[in-house]
Amino acid sequence: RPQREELKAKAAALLKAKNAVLVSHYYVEDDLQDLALETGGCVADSLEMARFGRDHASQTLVVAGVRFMGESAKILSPGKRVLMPDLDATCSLDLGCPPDDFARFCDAHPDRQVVVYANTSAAVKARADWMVTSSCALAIVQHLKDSGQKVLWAPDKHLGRYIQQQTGADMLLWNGACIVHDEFRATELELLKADHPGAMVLVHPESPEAVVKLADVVGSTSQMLKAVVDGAAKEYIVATDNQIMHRMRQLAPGKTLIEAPTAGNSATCKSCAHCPWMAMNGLQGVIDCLERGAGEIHVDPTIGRQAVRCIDRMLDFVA
Ligand code: CIZ
Ligand code: SF4
Repeated sequence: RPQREELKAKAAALLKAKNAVLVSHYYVEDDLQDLALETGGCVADSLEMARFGRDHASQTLVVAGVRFMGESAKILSPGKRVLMPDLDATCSLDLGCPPDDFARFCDAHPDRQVVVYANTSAAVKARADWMVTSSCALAIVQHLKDSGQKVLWAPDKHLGRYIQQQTGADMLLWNGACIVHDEFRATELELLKADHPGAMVLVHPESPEAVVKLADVVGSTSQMLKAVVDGAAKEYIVATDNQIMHRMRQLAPGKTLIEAPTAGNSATCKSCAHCPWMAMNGLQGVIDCLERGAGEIHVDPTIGRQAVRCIDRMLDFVA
C-alpha cells in the first residue's frame, strides 16, 4: 500500500511536469482510475475517452486501456503525443479481425455500409464507413436502416446480433467475440437471480444471447453505470468487466454490487470477469511512458487520415 501511494504520487508529479493528461477506461485498476480523476483526466468508456482526449488542451495523452483506444486517440489528434502504459495490451476483438481478411469481406459486399466497433485496429477503421461504440451503435444502425441501407458489421457477433434484433436491420456479421463477456453464463445467472429476487440485472451486449435475455438493462459501460446510480433497486448483478465496480462504488456508495457468474468462476479462476489486457495497465507503466517515452502510439498517417472519417462521422452523429 505505501509503495502504491508512492508510485501514484510519482506518476501524478510526472503528469504535471510533462503537461500530460491521463485518460482511463473503467476496466483498468483502481489506482489508475483514481489517479486520472485526481489529476484532471477522465475515467470513461471508449466513446468518452476519444472525445476527452481530442478536446483536451494537453499535447501529451496517456491512455490507460487497450491498444485500439490509444490508436483512436492518435487518429483524432495526430499532432499529440499518445502514450500507453503497455503497448502489448490488445483485445480479442481487434486480434480476431485482421485487416486483410476484413478488406476481402468488405470487397465481397460492396452494397453494404461498413460499420465497425471501436474495438478494431486503425487499418480496419480505415476501411469502414462508420465507427460505433456500444453507447451509440443502436442509434447509428437504426439511422442506417431508416435510410434504406444494408450493413456489414464487425467484429463482435453478440453485439451485432443484439443490434440486429433490436433494429431489424439487414446485417451481415463478422464472427468475433470478447473473451471476457463471452464467458458469462445464463444458467448460473438464473440461479443467482433466484437468490437475489430484488436485484437488477445489468448486461453488456458483448455477452451471449441467453445472458442478454435475462437482463433488466442491456447497455454500454456508461449506461450500466448510470443504471446503478439512478436505479431504485438495492442490489445489482453486473455482467461486464468487474473493474467497473470501482467507479460504481464511488458513484453509488449505498448499492450492493454482485459479479455475474462466468464459465470460469472456480477455484482456478477467482476472477474471470476481468480483461487480461486491461490488467496490463499499471502505475509503473504510466511512470515509464512519461519518463522514458516508452509505449508511444504511432499510426501510419495515410491510414490515420482514412480512419478518422469513420470516427468523425460517429462523433458528429452523437454530438
Ligand atoms: O469491452 C470493452 O472493451 C468496452 C465496453 C469498451 C468501451 O468502453 O466501449
Ligand atoms: Fe477487448 Fe473484451 Fe478486453 Fe474489452 S474486455 S478490451 S472487448 S477483450
